[in-house]
Amino acid sequence: MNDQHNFCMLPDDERLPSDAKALEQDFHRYLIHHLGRFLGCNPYYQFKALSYTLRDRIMTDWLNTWKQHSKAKQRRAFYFSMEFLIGRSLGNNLLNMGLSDQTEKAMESFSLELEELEEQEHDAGLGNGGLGRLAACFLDSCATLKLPMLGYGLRYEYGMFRQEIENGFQVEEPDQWLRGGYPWELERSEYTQVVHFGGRTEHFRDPEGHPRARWVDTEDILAIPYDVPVCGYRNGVINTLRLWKSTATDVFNLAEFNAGDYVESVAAKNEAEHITMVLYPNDASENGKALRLKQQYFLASASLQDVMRQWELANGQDYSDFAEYHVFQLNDTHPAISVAELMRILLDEKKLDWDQAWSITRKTMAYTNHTLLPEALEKWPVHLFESLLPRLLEIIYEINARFLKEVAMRWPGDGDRRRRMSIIEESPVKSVRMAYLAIVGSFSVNGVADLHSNLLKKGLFRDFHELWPEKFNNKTNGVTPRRWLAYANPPLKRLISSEIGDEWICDLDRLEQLKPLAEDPDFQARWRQAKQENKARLARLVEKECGTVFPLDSLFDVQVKRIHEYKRQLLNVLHVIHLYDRIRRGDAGPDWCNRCVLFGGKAAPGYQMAKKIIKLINNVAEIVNGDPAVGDRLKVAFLPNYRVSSMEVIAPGTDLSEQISTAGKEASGTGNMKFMMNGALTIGTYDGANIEILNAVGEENFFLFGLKVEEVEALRRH
Ligand code: N85
Repeated sequence: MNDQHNFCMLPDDERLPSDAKALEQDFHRYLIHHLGRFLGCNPYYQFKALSYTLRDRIMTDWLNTWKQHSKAKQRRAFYFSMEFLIGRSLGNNLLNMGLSDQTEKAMESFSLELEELEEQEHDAGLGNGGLGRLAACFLDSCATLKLPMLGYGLRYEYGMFRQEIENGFQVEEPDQWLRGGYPWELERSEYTQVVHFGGRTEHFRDPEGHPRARWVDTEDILAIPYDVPVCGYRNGVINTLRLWKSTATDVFNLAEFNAGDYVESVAAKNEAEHITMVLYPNDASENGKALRLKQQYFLASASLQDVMRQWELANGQDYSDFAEYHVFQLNDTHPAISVAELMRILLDEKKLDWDQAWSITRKTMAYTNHTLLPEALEKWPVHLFESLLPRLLEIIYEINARFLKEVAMRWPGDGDRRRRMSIIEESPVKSVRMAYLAIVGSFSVNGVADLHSNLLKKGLFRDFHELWPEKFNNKTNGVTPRRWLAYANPPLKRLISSEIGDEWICDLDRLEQLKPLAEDPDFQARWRQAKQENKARLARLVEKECGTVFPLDSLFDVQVKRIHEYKRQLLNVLHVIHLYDRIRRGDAGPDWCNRCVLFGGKAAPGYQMAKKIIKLINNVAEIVNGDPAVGDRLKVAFLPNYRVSSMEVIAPGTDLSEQISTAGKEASGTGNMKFMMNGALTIGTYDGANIEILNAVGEENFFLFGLKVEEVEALRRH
């Protein structure tokens, strides 16, 4: 008996009514009868009651989508990612479910403002930056495109830290996003998995005489799945994001309990729960901590076991055509241990032989690289593997031995190349190169913008490209126009739809139809009106959070992203100092354009230089804003705790988007796309997806500056 085979699709009349009256009644019922709160309670509970009301209306489609995916004989994608930077869900789910208007009406009957309720929601900040937000955008787009895709990630108790600014310095505070409960998640403890750590391996021959291995004396930890619905845009599809939480196998280890070690046995539970306790806040730099490797393996193992459990419901132990129905997309090298874990499960548990297991692995794994920065390339010391994942290390060694034979066949006698390409780096510390493991074990390796993918082929992965050119490809990043335009920018959405209808929401190329209106004075006036509304909203946010008043008739010049030297916030603040200097020395003549410069972004807690850049920006802001000689000509602000929900206000209100990384360093960028689709102009370098944006809009619509990659390289060699 199982849920996938014994229930039929739910009929349409199983759907709950979604008119304003029904929403009103359910909201009231949830608030009073479920949450036990009065109408005039803390608005967080109003948000929660409304979220439950909506979630109820997601359920039937969710169950049906699950049912359809599990019975259809089609290839499914599993997006393995340590990060899903979801942000808020209420407003986005309402938009995608087509329930925004009725809900607004229902809330009005209680004199509640929908927007205020939406602002109660805590961002689900389960990611650092671009890589995590990309994963969340892909979830939305796959559901909208009706693609059968399941996201697998970790349910961190503490997401990305909350950034406070004290005396100009960044201070990190824990992000208690689950306090008060997360109304979108659904615990599915019936699908709990067991993940092993430590122990040792034993080698033996099975009854047929085949050499086999088993992993014994392990420390076992439970992985409990929490499902979050991912709504497609008005298409009845609800995909799933499955997040794992770690916990102890037994609340009490009875033996210890009986021996009187009550506290120690409860502490074991604590230890197990550490694995998914906190998101590592490093954007683009690895840190080499054992707990991080545990997180990576925990994600890989729980997710693969879960996929195989589902497969076996329909196919039993027959893995012969498993590869035709599965793709595991590895979001950077963080889940790359999946290559070895899939081999372990197929060899040790499903009893396949090496060639069968390897063939399945190589046909199902695909790897996306997100950065060329050497400090972000993950290498795990072999000694860590030996103690935490001994069986996985054996498998990696075997993969490597077979791979190096292949290299030797192709380039006989080229020992240097074998050393260069080995999955194991011998010195200074013997380590596993996770990117190489991912490449060797995958059928596809992609970069995230045209330039970046070419640099991978020519530089970082050159040897591998020579060996397997067919594996390498490009998938230029994208962002969901649902959240980043239709939801974030209501005035512009209304304007666009009034001219070309609303099909652009799922087919962005249709914005081309606006081209003839570019010179239309009436359209221009309405466009400017929409921009002014959005600027007013952004200015309110800046004033509330920073105390700085941004005059609405000035240019809003914005750089928001993680703080990193390669992104060159420093260059931007030097420009601000230059502008201030011009004002001070009387060089701000009649053609001066009043400008408000906004910065936002988090520094990795251990990245001293990035933290100093934040301090510098705040000090410059204090001087500039406090100088009466400046007046409205220049304002500077650093917005604390930049996150997904801030960007929803920032992108629509921006005139000038700063995309000024050193050429060759920003793999793609995705903020650049969000600003562009909200009608900002870009000042930027020849880097990442800027180049593709530049080609699409034409040089006359892009403020381009700086060196190209080759020029940077030539300069570096000097
Ligand atoms: N890369 C990115 O966000 N990387 C990380 O978050 C990340 C790397 C890493 C290494 C961005 C070790 C531990 C944690 C880590 C690129 O910089 C953007 O250019 N976290 C790109 O647009 C974005 O990925 C999406 O592809």
